[in-house]
Amino acid sequence: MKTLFAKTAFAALLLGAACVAQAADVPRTPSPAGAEVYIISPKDGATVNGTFKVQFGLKGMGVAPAGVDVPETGHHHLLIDVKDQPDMSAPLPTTDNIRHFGKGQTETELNLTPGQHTLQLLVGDKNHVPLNPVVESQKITITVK
Ligand SMILES: [Cu+2]
Repeated sequence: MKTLFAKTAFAALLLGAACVAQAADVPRTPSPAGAEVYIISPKDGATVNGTFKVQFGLKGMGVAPAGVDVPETGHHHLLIDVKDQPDMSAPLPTTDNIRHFGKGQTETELNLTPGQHTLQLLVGDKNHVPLNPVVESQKITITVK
């Protein structure tokens, strides 16, 4: 009985280690040469109403929903007021500040508090992992009325 317990515990330990290794080794999708993401609107420095539309632009690659394996595609992530870059070697978390557009959307409507905010787009692959090299837009600053 004691031996069985020890074996089970050992197996559980191995399984745990395997999961950790997998999380750290998510393969990154190479980005197509010349791929570029940018915010069509609003423009950098713009003043907008509390509710406003953000339009996403992408050149040199296509948009596909998350989970769909099509070469040279990805989906948009909008980083709102994100100061430190997220971990680029892991799936992006979903938070109020990191929004996923996993259905392949190319625009969204935001509602932000009055004041200054930053917006940045970051393309992720089918597993929400940023491409390599990273395809991200310029970070723009806007003022909400
Ligand atoms: Cu995503």
